[in-house]
Amino acid sequence: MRIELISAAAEDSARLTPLALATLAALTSPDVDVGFSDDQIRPIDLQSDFQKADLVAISVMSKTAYRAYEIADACRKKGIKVVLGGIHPTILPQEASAHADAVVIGEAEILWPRVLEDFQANRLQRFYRQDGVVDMNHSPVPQRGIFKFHSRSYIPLDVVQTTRGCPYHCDFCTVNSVFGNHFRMREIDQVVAEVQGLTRWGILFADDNVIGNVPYSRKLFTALEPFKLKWIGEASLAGLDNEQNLKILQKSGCKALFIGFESLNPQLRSIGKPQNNPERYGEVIRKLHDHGIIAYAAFMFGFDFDDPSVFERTVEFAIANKIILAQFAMLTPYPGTRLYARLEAEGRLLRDKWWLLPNQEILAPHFRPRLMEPEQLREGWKWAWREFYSFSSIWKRIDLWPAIHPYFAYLPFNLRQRHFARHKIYAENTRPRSWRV
Ligand code: B12
Repeated sequence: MRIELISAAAEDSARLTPLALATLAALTSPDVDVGFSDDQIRPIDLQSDFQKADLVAISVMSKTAYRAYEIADACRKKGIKVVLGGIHPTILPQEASAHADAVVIGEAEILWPRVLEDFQANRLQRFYRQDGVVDMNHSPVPQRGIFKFHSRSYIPLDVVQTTRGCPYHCDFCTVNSVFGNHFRMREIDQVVAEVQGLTRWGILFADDNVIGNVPYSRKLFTALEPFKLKWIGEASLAGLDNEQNLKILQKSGCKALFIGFESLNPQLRSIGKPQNNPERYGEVIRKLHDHGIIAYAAFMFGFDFDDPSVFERTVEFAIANKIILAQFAMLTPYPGTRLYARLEAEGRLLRDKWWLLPNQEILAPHFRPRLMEPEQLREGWKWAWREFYSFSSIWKRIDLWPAIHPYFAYLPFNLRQRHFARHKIYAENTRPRSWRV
């Protein structure tokens, strides 16, 4: 039996190995022939690929739903059975079911072995739904061998997950409705054992918040210290405004953290993110840099309290605080979020299923902001990228941080982001080269 594991691509994005599929591979019995395709690395040919597969399994996020359904439909036309799973089918199983023979609602650890068993016995069900949540200690070590043929095409980071779930209730985020509202942690010994087997330059921790459960994080990163790792991850500001936490992260090899600053507006409570205190942003950024950790700051535009002055204020702040890297996003109503439900109830969605469109990036924003026109939001968002990665801003943000050699980290990353902004954002080349529409 041959199974093809597929990661669908929506747009050119960071080339990171998809951990979900390595997890599926690890959950598959060794006598099954497992193939792997990443649409972003080698775009899938809808006509000729997967002729030999008996079953294809596709991992779907909302952004990749359109493409995933296109791949699924093409496979089914050829008589290949299709299973869809991941965050998007978990939220919208009925929608996914129109393109699949089976839909997995939830985490693979319990459900994937059942799907395989049923497929082999020729009794595949339409839906597989998990009761409760997976104990993270029952998640196998991902089988990263599936990435070996593409290994040079990926960013040289091994992706590792230590926790799932999140106790915060940010309006726009999918995580706690899908993975639960408390942290589920893996045993530290398990993480240590997994990390010891890794071979790439560094690690990306695919946790929503590497310092979310402070006692756990302190123990984990202290245990990882002897391995002299280099790693990056995501963190919430709540755990970073603390000198001791920063010391532990630094000593364990943390090089950069992607942080949801979201907004400079003090009304963050109204979007469910009271843990952010804009008055402390500057101080936290400085402390991170003092510990040799790059603050990769993520801002969002389009909240109900954002008027057209938000773009300039945010970029001015980012430059004045010498933020090393920043990402700007238009607020996006993801299905299953409170944001989506509210905008729908208020009649403010411009298109209710934007993820079913091939050109969703170009059409964004997908809702009517309260204090500006949709077009102003789009133009302001583009302006922020242009301004923040202009040569003059790059120059103004250069700083001789005590702990980071400025030229190693700063210039290459900023030039790379500038290139990305010019091609993807101003020139609107959002589709992967091969299947641009
Ligand atoms: C790491 C990460 C990334 C990385 C790497 C993605 C990659 N290549 O894997 C990068 C930085 C590239 C990224 C980019 C983006 N991301 Co992201 N990302 C994450 C993060 C933090 C972890 C994902 C992960 O690796 N989890 C570990 C694996 C093991 O879990 P998993 O993928 O969920 O898989 C499990 C189950 O879902 C299921 N499963 C998954 N697939 C399948 C398939 C089958 C067949 C089966 C049976 C089961 C199954 O089983 C797995 C094991 O239990 C999540 C947050 C989260 N907690 O999920 C956000 C998240 C997935 N990202 C999100 C978003 C919005 C984005 C971006 C759009 C952001 C942006 N504006 O650019 C881009 C889009 C990228 C693209 N493809 O076009 C949203 C998605 C929301 C949604 N409804 O789709 C999330 C949930 C964050 C959030 N706060 O809401 N992301």
